[in-house]
Amino acid sequence: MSKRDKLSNRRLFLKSSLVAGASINGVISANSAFAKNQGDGFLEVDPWTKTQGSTFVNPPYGLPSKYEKNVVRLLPSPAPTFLTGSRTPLQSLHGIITPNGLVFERHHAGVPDINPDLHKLVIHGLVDRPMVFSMEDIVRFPSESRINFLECSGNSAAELKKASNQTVQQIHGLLSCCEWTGVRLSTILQECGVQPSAKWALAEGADGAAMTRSIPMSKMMDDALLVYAQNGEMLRAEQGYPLRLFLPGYEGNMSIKWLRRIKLGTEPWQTREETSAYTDLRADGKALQFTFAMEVKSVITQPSGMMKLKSKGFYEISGFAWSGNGKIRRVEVSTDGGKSWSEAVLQEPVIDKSLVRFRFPWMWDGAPATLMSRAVDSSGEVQPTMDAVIKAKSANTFYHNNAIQPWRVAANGEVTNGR
Ligand SMILES: Nc1nc2c(c(=O)[nH]1)N[C@H]1C(S)=C(S)[C@@H](COP(=O)(O)O)O[C@H]1N2
Ligand SMILES: [Mo]
Repeated sequence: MSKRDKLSNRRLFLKSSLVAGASINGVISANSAFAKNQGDGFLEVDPWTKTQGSTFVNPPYGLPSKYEKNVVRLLPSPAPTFLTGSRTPLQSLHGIITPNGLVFERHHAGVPDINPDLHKLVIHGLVDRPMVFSMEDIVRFPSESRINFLECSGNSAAELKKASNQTVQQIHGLLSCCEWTGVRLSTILQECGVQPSAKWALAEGADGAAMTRSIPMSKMMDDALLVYAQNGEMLRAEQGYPLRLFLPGYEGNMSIKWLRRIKLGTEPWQTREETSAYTDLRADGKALQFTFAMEVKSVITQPSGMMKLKSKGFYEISGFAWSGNGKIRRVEVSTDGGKSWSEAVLQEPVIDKSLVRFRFPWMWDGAPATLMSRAVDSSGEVQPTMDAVIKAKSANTFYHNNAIQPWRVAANGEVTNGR
């Protein structure tokens, strides 16, 4: 966004607060005015200031404050006999990075316990020199770090069938954004000598599911990363320790975790995870295969489903926008159910194929309102409405829902799914 846009957004903001007849400060701090409280011992020294703090609140590996114990990943309810995943608490995140302990997980046969000293990556097929790499070998290659989102193609999918009254975590929590560190796959493939006839690569996991997908060589030679670290530390076991493939912008299931093998060939292998699953069944009974990039999408996380606004006045509407096809160009917010739209401010840096934080100042007048966000990416794609998505898909389609999420704010402040 240009400087001018930002200025005009700010001007708009000041104007709207004037319309509401109060400064932002006045609206928020009706109950916290300092002057009123001065005689009430407001500046007295609290007990925790009078004693030495505890030396070992946390174990050597630090944990969040005990007062934040409700900010956790969400497990399926009722609890399954076998855990297949968890969801990120999007409503409690700040900025764009998902802390490692809150990154959603999806595993088809549980999380394997892999000793990195024993782990091997095999590269074979259409290469001049088939090779076996140990983790020690892999970390010796030139490395790089990148901030990218990861979204499961089944994220928000249940909404296609039926609107559910749930939190943003329940509906859209198969989404995360980390700084990923590893070696460019192209670097390692060049070591092996890629044969010109190689057009597709097969990536296989070492977990019980042996999750396996075919990936075009163009992606593998472009920005595919062999990842061993996440947000500054080695991968978490559930994210693929000690090694995963990471394909920026592509549907999550292609970023094979616990990566053990890459084979180069001339055609896709037609594995289970690209035939029976992760295809989009159309109305004519044919299935659309190989939908790789996750389309432009956004969601308001604050305020969002099942929250309650305590009083009218100032709120910062905030959320995430992302696109597997490039950068986020613009996010617009509507507070009247899509009748009118205004541009939100994007937090810099706006990174390619990363979550982007958007913010929009809002004076709630206490009347029912419907909040929506709509993202536009660098390819010019505009996030569609749910009606448009449902119309474009058949009743049987399950994956790849990037529709606009409306949140309805009732006069009593309760926020619910606005569909
Ligand atoms: N080996 C292996 N890789 C896998 C999976 C799996 O079950 N096994 N699940 C996939 C799916 S469906 C998704 S959405 C992402 C989830 O990555 P995360 O658990 O790090 O969030 O991993 C993908 N890679
Ligand atoms: Mo997934």
